[in-house]
Amino acid sequence: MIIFIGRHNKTSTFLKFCSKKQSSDFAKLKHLLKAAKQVVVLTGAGISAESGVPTFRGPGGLWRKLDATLLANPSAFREDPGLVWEFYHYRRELVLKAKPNAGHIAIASYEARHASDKKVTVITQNVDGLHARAGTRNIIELHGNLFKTRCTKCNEVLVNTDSPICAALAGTGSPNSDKLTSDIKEKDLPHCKKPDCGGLLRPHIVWFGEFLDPKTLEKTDIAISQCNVCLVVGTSSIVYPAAAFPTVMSASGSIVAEFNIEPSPGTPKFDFYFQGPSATTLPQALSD
Ligand code: BJW
Ligand code: ZN
Repeated sequence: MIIFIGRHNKTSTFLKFCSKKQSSDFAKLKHLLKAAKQVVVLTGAGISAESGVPTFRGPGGLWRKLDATLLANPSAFREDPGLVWEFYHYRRELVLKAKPNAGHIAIASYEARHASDKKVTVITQNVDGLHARAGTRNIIELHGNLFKTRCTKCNEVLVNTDSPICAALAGTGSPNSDKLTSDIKEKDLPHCKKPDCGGLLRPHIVWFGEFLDPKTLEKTDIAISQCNVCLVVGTSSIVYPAAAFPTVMSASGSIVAEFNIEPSPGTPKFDFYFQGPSATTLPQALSD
């Protein structure tokens, strides 16, 4: 059975298949994508796994036996900024060597091919910048970016791709070391270059317990409220607020399709589930 659901305005109606049964049928998803005017792709660490970037909660997710919650938080930075910078230095260097994979490229190519008939918005939890390097233009980075710094004193945000970001971090950050404190002195870490400031720089990343940028959330709200079809790719859907987005979209009538190697907490509710590595399944879903 087919029903019509009105979204945004009376002229932009959208087809939704009424059946609640979950599907893994690429042809059926392609059919729905064809009619969609607004497509959201919500991505997590899994999309970059095949680029060699470890996920947070899978193999390789621990850095020196510490999980992200212990390092990606403001009090860890206050206690030992050198250790937190070593963690980020390691990941910056790893990502600088990584390349976007077929999943990132399929999304970028889909956006470019449909520039005249759809708005595609990539909402990513990732901080690796691989969507932009694949050519995606309309990106919302929810949790910041590894290659941006923010001054802890004047709050200035700057792009910084230096490798290493400062001399003291060169050769540090190995994930295999047992050291859980850093020998690097705070004065040797990256500092603001404004003559009247000189504050300690931190990665421009949203850490646990910190609020997401209100402007970023505003753009996200608009994209999710207008979405017809949402692809949820490679996220465990346990970190909020992003974990709630697919449920919000589904409840307001969007088609939601998940791409993951294993089911996530939201999987049973979604319209589609494509099991497998997203570098394989996304090109299948997004080809014409
Ligand atoms: C593949 C694959 C392949 C593998 N192909 N798939 C409401 C309820 C409860 C708690 C909270 C709540 N609201 C806020 C909170 C607190 C907290 C939170 O959510 N905690 C949870 C752990 C419960 N949230 C926050 O603190 C957020 N702030 C906030 O909401 O402020 C207001 C507030 C504060 C406090 C209380 C209440 C309100 C900020 C969250 C910032 C998240 N930051 C991190 C670290 C960034 C640092 C960094 O990168 O260095 O962001 S956490 C980490 O998790 C990172 C990720 O973006 C994020 C999500 O992880 P993701 O992407 O899902 O990765 P994984 O590893 O979990 O999953 C990978 C998936 O890929 C798996 O499913 C695999 O199966 C799959 N996969 N290979 C396809 N080849
Ligand atoms: Zn400053």
